[in-house]
Amino acid sequence: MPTEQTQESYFQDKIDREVRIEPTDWMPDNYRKALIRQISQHAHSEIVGMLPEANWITRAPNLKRKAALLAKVQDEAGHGLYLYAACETLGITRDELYEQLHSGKAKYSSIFNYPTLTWADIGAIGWLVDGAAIMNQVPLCRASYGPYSRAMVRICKEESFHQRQGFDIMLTLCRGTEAQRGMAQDALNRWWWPSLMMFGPRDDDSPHSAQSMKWKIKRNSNDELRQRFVDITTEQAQFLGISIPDPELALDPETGHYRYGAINWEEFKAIIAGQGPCNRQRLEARKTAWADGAWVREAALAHSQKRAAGTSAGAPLADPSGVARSGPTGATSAETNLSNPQPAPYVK
Ligand code: FAQ
Repeated sequence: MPTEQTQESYFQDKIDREVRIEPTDWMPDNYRKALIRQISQHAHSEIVGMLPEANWITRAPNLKRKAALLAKVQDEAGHGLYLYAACETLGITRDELYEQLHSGKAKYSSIFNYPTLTWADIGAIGWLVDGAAIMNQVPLCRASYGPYSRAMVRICKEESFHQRQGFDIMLTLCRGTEAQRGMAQDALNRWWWPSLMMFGPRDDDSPHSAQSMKWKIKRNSNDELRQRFVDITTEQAQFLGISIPDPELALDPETGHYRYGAINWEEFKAIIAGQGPCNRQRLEARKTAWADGAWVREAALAHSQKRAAGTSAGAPLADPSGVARSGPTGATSAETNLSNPQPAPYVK
């Protein structure tokens, strides 16, 4: 019987040789815990991240923008689902994960606690927030845990489209009227510093980085990725013709990197402690969605129990009470019945 120490050194050796760890492989308990923490935080970020943008779907300026925004927000729901599924392979249930989000035990990204005040914010989120997300997530495609790294490959492909749609919105605004350029500049002013905070605390203040890098969950440090983001985004802002709100931002000719000013870490700490402008609103929205979805979970469970009992083969999914029931959108079954030739009434 191998000792715990032998198992650990065999495990680390696999990691060092770039062999992926799979759900049924032996792993140290702390590796499992570190993954549950990071993957669940990531999953929660995706689904909470749907809220600030979904707020603008009904107000998108034209059909093309609306279709792209709808697709983007749906992609984020999908990313949440891949990540929850990857997390469940570590021996935690979906219900437990949601419970941790709803109780405030689990974090989600600081960035989603800021409000989206104008249409330009949708451009800034795609350009900056998805841009930062890609910078952080491309290395995660090589994370040592198989289910996480495979989920990240697909997520990154979709994130690139998100970043481009955001940049395209910014470009349109920057080439538009003075008022539109003003909106783009205002959005950049408000989203720049929070985007830099997305990468997490400075390396010398990041308790998890060293172990996470040894286990190859993380491949790059927080500061390293933040610097790459500043270097790339600064030149994109120059192309757009808008200014990054940092008087200290300057190219260092010796290193070839842009130096940037001090990040307000007090603001970051307050946000992750639940004191940001929208923390309460975001959590309330998730809790309400969970409560409103109870009837769907009950119906799915009842249906699967019926199927398991072998009584439902071919049976229609009818409400046994015969009473039209209101779904989460408030639409009755008559409004959502696909065989009904009448279009559903437009509800604002
Ligand atoms: N917000 O020791 P470290 C997206 C916490 S997805 C809140 O450096 P680590 C897609 C950290 O959890 C965005 N908390 O931690 C999208 C820890 O607290 P704990 C999310 C943060 O794990 C786009 C403590 O601080 N992406 O945007 C943040 O080594 C547009 C100490 O930190 C991911 O989750 C923060 N920004 O490094 C959706 C990527 N930063 O757990 C919609 C995966 C740090 O001890 C629209 N995650 N903390 O209580 C990671 O890469 C890492 O977990 C880091 C943090 C880099 C986020």
